[in-house]
Parts: sequence; C-alpha cells; structure tokens
Amino acid sequence: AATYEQMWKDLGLDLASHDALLQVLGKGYQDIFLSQTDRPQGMDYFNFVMSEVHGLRVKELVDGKKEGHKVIGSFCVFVPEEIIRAADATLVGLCTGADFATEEVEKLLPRNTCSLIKSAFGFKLGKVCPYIESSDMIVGENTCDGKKKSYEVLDALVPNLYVMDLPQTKSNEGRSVLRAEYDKFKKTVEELTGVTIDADRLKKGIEIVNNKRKAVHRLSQLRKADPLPISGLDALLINQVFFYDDPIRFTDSVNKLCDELEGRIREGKGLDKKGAPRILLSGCPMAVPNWKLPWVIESSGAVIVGEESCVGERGTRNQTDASGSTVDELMESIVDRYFKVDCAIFTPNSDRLNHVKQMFNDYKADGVIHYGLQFCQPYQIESLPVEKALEEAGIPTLRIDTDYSMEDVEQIKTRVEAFSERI
Ligand code: BJ8
Repeated sequence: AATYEQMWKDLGLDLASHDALLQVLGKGYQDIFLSQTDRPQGMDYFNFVMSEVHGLRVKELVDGKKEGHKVIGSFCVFVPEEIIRAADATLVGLCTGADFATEEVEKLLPRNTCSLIKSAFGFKLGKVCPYIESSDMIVGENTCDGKKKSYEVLDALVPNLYVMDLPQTKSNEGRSVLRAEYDKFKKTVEELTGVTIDADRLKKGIEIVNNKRKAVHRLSQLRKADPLPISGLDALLINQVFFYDDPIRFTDSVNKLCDELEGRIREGKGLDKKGAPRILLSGCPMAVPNWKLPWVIESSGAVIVGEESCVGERGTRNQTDASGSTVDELMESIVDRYFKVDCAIFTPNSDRLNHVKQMFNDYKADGVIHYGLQFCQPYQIESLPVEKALEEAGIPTLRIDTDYSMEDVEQIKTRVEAFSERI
C-alpha cells in the first residue's frame, strides 16, 4: 500500500478512510472468496486483480492519462464502451456495492434511495474511490428516476458530468432517441480525447469489446455442466472485474480460465457439491463488493449457475456486428446491440422474462432467486409479475428484497434454505 500512497494522495483520497475501506474489503474477500475450496487455478489472476484493485489498476489508468489516454466513468451498461475504446480512452464502472459515508449522503439524497445510488455518492463524498477521482468525464444516464434525479445533485460534486438520455420504450421512436444520443456521445468523446473516430477505429473498438464479451459468454456456457466447474461467487467476481480491468488482459485471463474449466468438465471434476440445488439469480446489478446474497446462497449449500443481471448476461450476452464499413453502419450496429438490453426501465419489458426462462432451461437450474434492491422501483415492481409468470410456468421463484447492510443476513439465510428444500 505504501507504494501507492502518493498516488492516492494526489487523487485527493482521504487516506485514513480509504485505508479502513481497503481493510474491510480485504477481510471480506478473504472470508468469502479465499475460503472457498475447489477453486480453479485461473482464479489466481482475479485474486491478484482484487488485491490490486485500488493499486496497480489505478496506477495504469493514471500512467495512461499522462500519455493522453482519458478515463471515462459510468454507472450503466448503456454507455457504449466501443465508442470509448475507439478513442483510445478507458471505460471504468463506478457503481459500488457497499455503504459509505451514509450520514453525509443522506444530507443530499432521501433515505429511501436505493443502495446502489447512495453508495456511489458515499464513495465520492467519503473520498475513497480512486476510479471516480481519476475520471476525466463521468457519464450519467437517464434510466430510473433515482439515478436521473440524483445526477442533478452529483453534477455539483464532480467536475465533468455528462448526462445521456435513454429511451423507455423499445419503439422506433425509442431507437431514434438512442441513435441520436450515441451520436452526441461520440462527438463528446471526440472532443474530450481530441481523437476523430473513423470507421477503422470504431471497428477496432467493437472487436476489443466483443472479445471481452465473448470470453465471459464462454465462461457462462461452461456453467451448464454438472458438477459445476466454478462457483457462482467466482463467476460473479469475474463479471464484476469486467468493468475495471484492462480489456485485452481480462479477455486473455478469462479464456485461460475457460481452458482450465473445460479440462475439469472433461474429467468430470468440479465443485464438491453434488446434488446441490442450482440457482439462477435475476434482478438488480451487483457491484463490487456486493457479495452478500450470492455468499448466503452458496454458503447454505446451493450453487449459482447464472446471473440475469447487468453484471452478468443482461449486460454481456449480445455482440456488436463489426461487419459494417462506414461509421454510420457501425453506429447502427452499436445501437442495435444496446437496444436489446432488457433493463427494467423499459416498458413493457417482456424480453427480460423470456430471457430468465431461457436461462433457467439452458443452465439446468432448479429455481430462480430474484434480487431486488430496496427502493428500486423498476426491478421491485417488475419482480411481482416475473415471479407470477415463472411460478405459472412451473419455475420455483423466491423474491429477495434487500440492501447493502448485513442486518438481514440470517433472515435471508432462513428463506434461502427453505427455498432450497422446496426445489
Ligand atoms: S441497464 S439495470 S445498469 S439502469 S438498482 S439505480 S435501476 S433504483 S442499476 Fe441499471 Fe443500466 Fe438498467 Fe443495467 Fe435505479 Fe434500481 Fe437503483 Fe438501478
């Protein structure tokens, strides 16, 4: 840590609070991840990434900035990474999964705001997030009311907030809004970086991001196997690291891990949890270090086989067609790709339900656990019809509404255990 102290100071972090945060994070990682048995060797890379999450990776970004590479922070998978890559800039995810500086946050936002939004504010106000502090531009998106209204407040706290509008329906008009917004965004990225994004650059950006998505998709496919070759916690971690790591190195590391897992599957090896109920998680995204629910599920004897989530398949399953030869054609492909993301802010949103059913079958799941963050209207409201439709289709479903606190761990455990017995 001493190696990075000056860098953290220069970024304006509060060193004492930041130290305390790293300690809690390290301890949580030790207890939840390193204590698992039968972990594939390929997870060593991700252990390393996590041990350096505020160190080496941030140093790479800071060094890159000195060479003129901009850093762009975002809170949503609707921010098109292809465009950012095309301008030699780096996208980092800024959502966080832990409460911080809650008292300060609640002076700016109502108490009944979802934890995901509150924690992003907490990390900013508490000066503990090197990613937010390294960002040359932060992109907000008009998705749920909580996010879009809180960006009006965030604007006063960060130097360069850019807000992108998003459609709410999958109509032709909605698609036009997305295209217009992505064109505007491309122009803004060009202005920020001084790079003109031509077709070659855009193609290259698309390829880098496609490769990253292909690698995590390959990993997902391997989770169809029984016994499971990798725990749900480890798979989630990889989906979380997706948002921070260097994309090319990440892609290589995931592919290497997949080679190893394929070997495991060939030998019939895997987690020593034969007959454990296979759970599909669906709902709100889980940002680092939000590991509570998966940890409760997997430490109570069940296994997680997939995530219908933006930190998971909702965010990564679709590729962008790179075959176009003009900027216009490639921009159209980017819009096509993102327009398929079935976030609950869209209405109606039947594609998401179909996707949950499809994942349930593909991953040979025994039940679905729907994860809703308290005060998240889009996902909490959608969870009721989703539960009803799944149960009607004979898919056992459990709805868990929770937040980032640890107060309800025992209660969740009891409900998950009862659910595991039912399925
Ligand atoms: S595309 S899921 S990343 S908006 S949990 S802040 S919805 S109140 S995160 Fe999301 Fe983009 Fe959609 Fe995905 Fe609001 Fe709900 Fe909080 Fe949420």
